[in-house]
Amino acid sequence: MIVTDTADKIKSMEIRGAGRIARAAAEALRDHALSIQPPYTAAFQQEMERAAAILVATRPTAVSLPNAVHMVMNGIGKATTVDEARTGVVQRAEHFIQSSQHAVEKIAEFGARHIRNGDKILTHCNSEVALGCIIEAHRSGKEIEVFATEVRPRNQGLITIRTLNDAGIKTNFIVDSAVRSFINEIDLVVVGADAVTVNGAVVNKIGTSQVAHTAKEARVNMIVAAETYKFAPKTVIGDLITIEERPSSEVLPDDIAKTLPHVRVRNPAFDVTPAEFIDLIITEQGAIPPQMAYVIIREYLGWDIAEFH
Ligand code: RUB
Repeated sequence: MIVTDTADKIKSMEIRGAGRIARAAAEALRDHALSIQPPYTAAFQQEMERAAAILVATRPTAVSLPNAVHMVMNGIGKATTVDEARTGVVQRAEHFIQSSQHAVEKIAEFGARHIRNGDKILTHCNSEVALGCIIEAHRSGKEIEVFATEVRPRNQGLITIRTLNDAGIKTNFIVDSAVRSFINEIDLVVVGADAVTVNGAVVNKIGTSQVAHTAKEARVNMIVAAETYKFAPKTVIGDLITIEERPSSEVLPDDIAKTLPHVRVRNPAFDVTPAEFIDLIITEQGAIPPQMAYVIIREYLGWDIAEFH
């Protein structure tokens, strides 16, 4: 079944990165809506809610996932027939996928303008929007050089350097702990986001906050590329972002771990960078200071506080 297939791929990180996860969930809901034949609307809604719950439960941190699912499920609205409900879901899913792709392009265009000719840019993890900005700057003729971290333990930096290499961009590949050694060579840090909270904090791949601290100490600006659907509406009512802790075997093989009974491996996949470490967040609606995250939540995500009750 398409929903469990997609859910398995998200869990195993075959599909990864907050934007791609969100689009994959929207596609899975669309295809599920087209494949089921429930006898009446309430049964359609129930089955779609079951599928939505499976998808949302896959990875807890990237808020793009529940946001996308919420937007698609809103397509059921007040439908009175199964056909109407199905059409609503399919239209919302298509709309989300297209607007997500459009957002990625817009952010690349806006973000590239923050990159100057000759800049050396540091990026951490593998973010399609952050890379979009860098690649667009290169395409527009700016001579740039990138420093990309390895990103232990899953080595997403390898995906990043392949993409940069394919784009013909001069790239340096460094281990995560070498960031401070190179920071004085860097002009700008560009990263993506899994979630942005109402106070402008950015949740992204583990190590991002260390990069941010290092950059601030060296007076290097850090910009975050994040579509509006990465902003977390429920942080307005006090919800916290859950930081996913992944299996210890990603850090230390089980056969070694079992010889070390007093050692507990900790493997949080994400961390939180406070707003004061971030110069700008580039969204498809334009750049905002992180402190303006609330405006994005209210104006562009269309969440009404009443929905939370
Ligand atoms: C990926 C990660 C990325 C954000 C933004 O983590 O932290 O920086 O998801 O990516 P993981 P994008 O590899 O654990 O999914 O800009 O592609 O949405």
